[in-house]
Amino acid sequence: MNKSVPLGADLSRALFAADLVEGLSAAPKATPPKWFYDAEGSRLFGEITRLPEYYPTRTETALLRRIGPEIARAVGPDRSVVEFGSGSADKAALLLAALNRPAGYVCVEIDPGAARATAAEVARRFPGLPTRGVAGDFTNLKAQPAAAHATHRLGFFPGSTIGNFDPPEAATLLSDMREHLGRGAQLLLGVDLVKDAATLEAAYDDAAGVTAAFNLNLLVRANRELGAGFDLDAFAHEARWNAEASRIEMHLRALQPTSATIDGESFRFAPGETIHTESSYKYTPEGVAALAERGGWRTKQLWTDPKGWFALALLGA
Ligand code: AVJ
Repeated sequence: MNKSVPLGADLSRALFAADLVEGLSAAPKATPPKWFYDAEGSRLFGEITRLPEYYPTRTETALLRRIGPEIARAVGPDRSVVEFGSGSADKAALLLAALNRPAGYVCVEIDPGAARATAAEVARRFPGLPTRGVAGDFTNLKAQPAAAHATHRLGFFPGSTIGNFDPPEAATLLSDMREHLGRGAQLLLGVDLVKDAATLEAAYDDAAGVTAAFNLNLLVRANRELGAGFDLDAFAHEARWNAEASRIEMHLRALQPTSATIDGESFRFAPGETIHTESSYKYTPEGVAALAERGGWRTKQLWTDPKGWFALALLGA
């Protein structure tokens, strides 16, 4: 059993255009990171997760593998898993394999191809498990149908995707997830932790240039889907650690005066000006618990890897 619910292509294009127009009209210019993930962006992100410098994926995966039995014990049997923003099926498969009699699997993912592929891959690895891929925006859960009647769901929000949101938005998102998941829900949340600046910056500015390509792909996509006319040679990838805000920032820096046009609106870039394309907030374990509490959750357990680089937190009511 494996169904997918598509988000209309026209609707998606219009939302992309509107977000870029809004973001490029602001000062400083900033665009939402969710638009990185077209098919090519998802592919590049997959490549990022295998880079030597990008520690989060392998650290979280190893942690999940190690604490699987503890998670299963804390979570209980017969839980239906709802994953938010699944890039690949690997972590879901580890979680589902650890759980006691998992009842089902749903992923909510903005890239329709990835939603379909992840649900199909999970269905293949767990024959008989009801699975569903929903092509949708998990930052707009009120527009998503809540799966009928199921209770005691386990939300799964790995990868430190929560780090893409400013802390007040992150708290709201966690609270929306709590509502979406319903009565008796729990949430397994993966969060990247604060560490030395050199390690953090290398993870977002790898030697092979994959993260640079990922960042620039936003402009490639805008050119293809919106005819924006960005000069790709006029922008350079940049990643910096903002210690005060506890976040890695990715920017696209204009190297020369340049312009682009979206839906008839023209945007000028002065030399040196940047588009802030992503924030990736890093937390302390105490910060994770405080964030969870602002989202209306209680931290039942929090695990980290031996180096203290990444945390998985099990949240409950
Ligand atoms: C998928 C949002 C967790 O912030 O580390 C990777 C995205 N950006 N390299 C992250 C990303 C640049 C990633 N998240």
